[in-house]
Amino acid sequence: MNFEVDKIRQDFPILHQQIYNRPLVYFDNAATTQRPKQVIDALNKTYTEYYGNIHRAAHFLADKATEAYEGTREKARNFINAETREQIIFTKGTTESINLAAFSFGEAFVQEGDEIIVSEMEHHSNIVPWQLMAARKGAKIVMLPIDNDGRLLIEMLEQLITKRTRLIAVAHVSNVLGTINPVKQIARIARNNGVRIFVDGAQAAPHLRIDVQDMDVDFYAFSAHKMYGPNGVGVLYGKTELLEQMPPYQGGGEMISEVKFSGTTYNELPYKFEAGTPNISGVIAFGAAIDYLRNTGIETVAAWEHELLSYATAALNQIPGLRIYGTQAEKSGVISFNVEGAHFFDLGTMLDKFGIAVRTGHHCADPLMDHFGIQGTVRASFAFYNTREEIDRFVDALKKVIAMF
Ligand code: 7TS
Repeated sequence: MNFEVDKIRQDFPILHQQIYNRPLVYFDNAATTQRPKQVIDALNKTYTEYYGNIHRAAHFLADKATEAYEGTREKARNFINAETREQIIFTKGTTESINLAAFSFGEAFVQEGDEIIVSEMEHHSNIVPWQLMAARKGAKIVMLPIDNDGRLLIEMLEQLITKRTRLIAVAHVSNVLGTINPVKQIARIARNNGVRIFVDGAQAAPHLRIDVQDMDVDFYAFSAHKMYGPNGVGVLYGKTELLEQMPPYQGGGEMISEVKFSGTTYNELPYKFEAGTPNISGVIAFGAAIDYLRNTGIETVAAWEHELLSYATAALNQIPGLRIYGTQAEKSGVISFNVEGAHFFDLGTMLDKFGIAVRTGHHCADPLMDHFGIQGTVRASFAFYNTREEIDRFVDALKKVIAMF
């Protein structure tokens, strides 16, 4: 495909450096992406031109900051095609979004003996908050398993759903396998059975077009730092009728309507769930990241990353003793693998000496590691600023490293 990756790379200052005298190859994008200068400039501009505390502003700077902060809410709404801005709650990241949803949904809708279905491929942050809530409410977690290609066994879902099932928690895209889950289909099954669905979109939002109305999901969460934006910012989308029935997650300023020692009333959506001074500059700069992604074109991004994935997969499959985990067809640009006779940690450390940044370990997905009977993997994950030449360098370095074992 015709994609001007060199032009894109000009926007990312951090990519142009040598690590141990070799050009940096950044393949740890599933952990966090790098930022274009447009996002860095937006942060800088906020602090140099219009920083002030937002809402209830009586002065110019606070007014400007509020406008920019709320401007990002509209951009985020548009980005995932939510119906209204009240459905977009700013958090500090996917993890906080899930904790908020699990706590408040649990308080409103989960009783002793109820069940929550969680998939086997989830990141710990889409398991543990549900476990905490289940422990508090006396509810039970039920696992939806995967097969050895890393495909969710959707056909088991109807059997797992009982009249006590309240919610299904599932990733849109797995951070280890790259599997793209058929969220729309899962949401339909959930809805037909009167069950709610929570989707962890941390690995999907940077790479796929997201349409929460089309998928018809009840909740959707994602992090700005995985989509070229600042860290410490995330979003929880929720359907209005649910958010309205859910109690606040944290108490403090902004989330109240009126505070009396005889009792407090809460603010309207989305402020009910945004206690305290938020990450003002981060949210504003997140707006620049959304603009950047939209201007590049999410379909273009997806297509380029898919080319990189195919190119890298073909090259890695040539290496004897190398096994890739996550081989189903619908996949995003994540490759987890192990090499016979070499420990993933040693592979990662040695690749680093070639200037290549990958991640090693369990990737916060212990149940998934247990499924494959492994302790961890090496993971290379791509972004649209990566190139075929970088993959060549990576594969070449990997072969050299393997030869040392
Ligand atoms: N869900 C998924 C699917 C993730 O991949 C991650 C982070 C999270 C939730 C948590 O997001 P956070 O922004 O709140 O931290 N995943 C990874 C990873 O794969 N390597 O480092 C972080």
